[in-house]
Amino acid sequence: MEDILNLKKKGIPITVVGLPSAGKTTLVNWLSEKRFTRPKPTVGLKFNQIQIGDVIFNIFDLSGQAQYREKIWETYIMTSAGIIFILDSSESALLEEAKKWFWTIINEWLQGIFSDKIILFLANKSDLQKSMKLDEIIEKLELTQMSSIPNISFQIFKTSIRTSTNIDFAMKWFFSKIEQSVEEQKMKPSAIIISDTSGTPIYLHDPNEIVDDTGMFVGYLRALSGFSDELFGQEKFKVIKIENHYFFISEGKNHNVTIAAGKESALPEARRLSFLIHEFLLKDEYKLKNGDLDSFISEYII
Ligand SMILES: Nc1nc2c(ncn2[C@@H]2O[C@H](COP(=O)(O)OP(=O)(O)OP(=O)(O)O)[C@@H](O)[C@H]2O)c(=O)[nH]1
Ligand SMILES: [Mg+2]
Repeated sequence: MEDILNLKKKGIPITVVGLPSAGKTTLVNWLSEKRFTRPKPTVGLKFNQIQIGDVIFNIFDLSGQAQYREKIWETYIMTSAGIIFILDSSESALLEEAKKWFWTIINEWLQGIFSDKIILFLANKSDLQKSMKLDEIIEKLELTQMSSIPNISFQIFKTSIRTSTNIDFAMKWFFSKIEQSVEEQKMKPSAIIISDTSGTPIYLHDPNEIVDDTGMFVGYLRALSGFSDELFGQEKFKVIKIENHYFFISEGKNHNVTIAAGKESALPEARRLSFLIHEFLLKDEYKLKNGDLDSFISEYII
């Protein structure tokens, strides 16, 4: 159970994308084997796990072929903490296509995501004569705009995996930035409220006493007639702000779980914790009554 709750041990999700033959699989092989390889084109995706210090990274190396760009990239990108976009800097004819996909990721798929994303852009194959200058790539792909996009940390490096130029440097920036962001986004909820589906609280864990007016709070919960599914696909999840706190409310089969937190950016973590509590309650209904839920929460959540 502890492992499920510890992202660093379970693995931080990373996605590697880019057009075919940019060097995605070569990079992932280099990370795990520390040598230059000549892989075959990837079909679908390849999963790799690497450990750096005591942190595990789950790396999804996606195929660059059009059918996969259209079908699977978005899902992996949205759920990753970090994204590596690789460009073959010697292929000027593919620049426009690469630009299109890069900006689809930023402007469409990552639009409205609360949690921080770390994006590493590698202008790879710098060892080849035809390799374009970094300035030219930045200008043609309009990458200077990246500095004004909220919730994204972005860096671009010119690299060669073949001659191992700049790779260590770029990866060090990427992995340490991700680790730092995962640390920062770790969230301790300020309160947990479980109510029945009509909105009446049946369990309140509120060490910070933020729900000072329970009557008002019950009113809020009751007023939430029906849950919207606008935020997370099919999941029924709602966010309300009362004074300085965000209340993340999710609807389960027999219960609603409300997690209070000080930051709006805590949403992904609140969602994960709510999911765990729903799972816990589903398995054994009686646990709510005899104090097991208390020990579950104090041991694993607060
Ligand atoms: N010269 C040179 N070749 C490289 C470099 N990085 C990768 N390659 C070569 O480029 C070719 C394609 O690399 P892959 O890693 O298979 O490309 P990919 O991005 O995974 O491609 P798909 O899986 O088809 O999407 C391989 O032959 C690599 O050895 C580099 O820095 N310099
Ligand atoms: Mg590949």
